[in-house]
Parts: sequence; structure tokens; C-alpha cells
Amino acid sequence: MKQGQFITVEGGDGSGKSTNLSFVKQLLEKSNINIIITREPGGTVVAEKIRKLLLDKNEETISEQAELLLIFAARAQHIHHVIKPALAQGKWVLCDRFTDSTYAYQGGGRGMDGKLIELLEHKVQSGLTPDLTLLLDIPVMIGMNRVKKRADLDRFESEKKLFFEKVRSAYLTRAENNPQQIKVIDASQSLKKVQKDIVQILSVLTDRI
Ligand code: Z5A
Repeated sequence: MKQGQFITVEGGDGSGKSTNLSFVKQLLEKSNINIIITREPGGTVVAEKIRKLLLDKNEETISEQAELLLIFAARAQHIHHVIKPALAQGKWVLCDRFTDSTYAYQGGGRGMDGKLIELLEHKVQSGLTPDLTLLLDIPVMIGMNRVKKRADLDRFESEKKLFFEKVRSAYLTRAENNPQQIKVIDASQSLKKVQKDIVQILSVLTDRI
């Protein structure tokens, strides 16, 4: 049975998820919370292999359906081996991306059927959803400029601006429809201001324990 809290960090490319994950962990550890950091796609040996398949530029193109199924295959492994056992032990789980990414990238970006995503979510997660999601929202061009400095762009990072506009818009629609779970943070602010907002949101959660 679930006991710990499940927190996810979401956002478009260059929104600062990686930068802020360890900040969130440190913050929660100050409140004596036992927390693990993990990520999607990935988090287990098999799921990390699937991640590599998804992110690498392969000779053979990956169809949209194969991409969606691979993401949920990785998620099934991750939930079974990492997320559920940790929550059952009373640990908090801090995850870099989860199913909101699927609604944003595959649903919004690729235009895949939201009903199919919902069906897979239902089957694979059996009701497991994040208690809190920090959505780092950033205008596409600002995010892209931050990421552009990287040497090699992966399969997703190589998509065009329109794809990321659709991703952002799908994220914001999800946040509008799930205001209790998804808290939107303006990630174009300075890091100091972003982290101030994070502290404020998390203080509500830690006050409840
Ligand atoms: N994907 C999917 O399609 N469907 C799914 O269901 C799931 C995932 C789960 C891998 O994700 C890909 O998988 C992802 C979607 C797809 N594709 N993309 N693209 P990932 O999380 O591993 O990859 P990512 O989105 O590229 O994240 P990242 O590499 O970790 O970047 P980030 O977390 O968004 O940003 P960052 O590395 O923390 O920051 C980028 C730079 O900006 C860095 O130099 C920072 O120092 C700087 N930065 C950060 N914050 C600030 C502020 N506030 N001001 C100025 N500069 C800043």
C-alpha cells in the first residue's frame, strides 16, 4: 500500500528539470524526509535500455505507436521495481518526468490519441498518479536556446519548434485541468526566483506531514 509521497518534475526542453531536482531533494531532506530520485524513461536496468532506444537516433525510424508502447513498457518496469516498493516503504519518490510527459510529447507533440494514452495509463499504473507535479513552464525559444549549447541533440531534442509549442500547450492544458496536482512555475525567471517558488509550493506539502 502506498505510504510515501510521489512527486514529479515536468517541463519542456531546457526548462531546468535536472537543475532543480537535486535542489528539491536537498530541501525535502532538510525536513528529514527519506527520498529517492529517479527518472523516466528509465530508473531500472531494463527501462534504461528502453530509454537508450528511445533517445538514440536509430537507423530504423521508431513509429509513433512503438514509441508510446516503449514508454509504457519502461514505465511498467519502473513502477514495479522502483516506485511502488519505495512508496510502500514510506519513502518519497522524486521523479524526473512521468505520464504528464506522455500526454505532452506523444499526445500534444505527436498528436496521438489521448484516449489510447489514458487506456495505457489505466492498465499500467492501476491508479498510481503523482501527489504533486512541479511543471517548469518556459517559452519554447528560451528553452531551446538553453539546450542548443549541448554538443549532441537526442531524437526528441532534434524536433522542430512547432512540436515543442504543442508540447507546451498540452502541458498547460493538463495543468488547467488538474490544478490540485500540477503547479505551474515560470521557469524563464532567474534560478533564484524559480527555486523560491519551489520552496513555497513544497512548504504546503511538508506542512501536511
Ligand atoms: N519523453 C517522452 O516523449 N514521453 C514520456 O512519457 C517521457 C519522456 C517520460 C528525455 O527526457 C526525453 O524523453 C524528453 C521527452 C521524452 N525529451 N526531450 N527533449 P529528459 O528529461 O532526459 O531530457 P530533457 O527534457 O532534454 O531534460 P534535460 O536534458 O534534463 O534538460 P532540463 O532538465 O530541461 O534542463 P537543465 O539541464 O536543468 O537545464 C538546461 C540548461 O539551462 C542548463 O545549462 C542550466 O544550467 C540552464 N538553466 C536551468 N535553469 C535556468 C534558469 N532559471 N535560468 C537560466 N538558466 C537556467
